Amino acid sequence: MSHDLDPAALAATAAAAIAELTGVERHDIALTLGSGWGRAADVIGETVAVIQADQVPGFHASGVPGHSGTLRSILLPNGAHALVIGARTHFYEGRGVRSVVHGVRTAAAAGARIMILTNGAGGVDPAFKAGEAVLISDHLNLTAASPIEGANFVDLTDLYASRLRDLAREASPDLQEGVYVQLPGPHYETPAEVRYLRTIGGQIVGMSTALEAIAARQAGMEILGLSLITNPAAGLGEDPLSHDEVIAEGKAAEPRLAELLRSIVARM
Ligand code: 8IG
Repeated sequence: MSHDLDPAALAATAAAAIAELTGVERHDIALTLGSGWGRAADVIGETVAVIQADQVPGFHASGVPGHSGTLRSILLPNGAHALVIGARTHFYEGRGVRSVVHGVRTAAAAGARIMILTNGAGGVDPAFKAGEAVLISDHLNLTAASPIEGANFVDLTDLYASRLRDLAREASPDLQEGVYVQLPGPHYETPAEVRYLRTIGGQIVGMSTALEAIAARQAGMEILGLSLITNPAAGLGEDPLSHDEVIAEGKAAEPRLAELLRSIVARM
């Protein structure tokens, strides 16, 4: 069984399966499209192949409504190949951190040097309104977990590459940026926890991305992180939080986010 392989070997096996199933030997950049970001796959280039995630070793069909469960190979206008990972495994699914970062490691094994991580998230900083895209400048990993195994002391300075953030601001000059907090979930925060997150410097809160960014850095990739604010974090808005609200905000923002990602990727 491929799942008995170590993480690097499993990622290499998955990358070989992707090359075989897509007919694309090497991918140059990879994107994980979270809530609200899925439409980008339709506009950044020409789709060459779509494969079901569960055909690729180590991937699982998505358990979360609003997440696609496919891998897609896209030919960009500049001739580069993009791999869209529509099958994110979240920490709260309980499959372990190896599963959470398998997509990122597979993208690296497939050749990708740039990892674009997107998500839907709550706004902790009241300056960030629902429906806005925010660049991730840095993160607080509050999962109490790491994707790194053994005594590998990986540097996380400039984790969300300033080079790529500059590129993103060229595409969209008024993009704001903020510090992303990853919590384990799947429950949302209490209002007291949101006040705590603000106190320690968090501006955006979600349940993905930080662990993936760490694994991407370990793999030597450059990382760009983008959040769609789908809701004010608990206690900051009028209403209780709901996944339906998240999906609805994501749907409304999709065309705008797709165009944003298209114009960012076109500069890479
Ligand atoms: I979308 O407010 C989305 N994901 N933890 N808190 C956390 N995750 C989220 C939130 C939120 N909104």
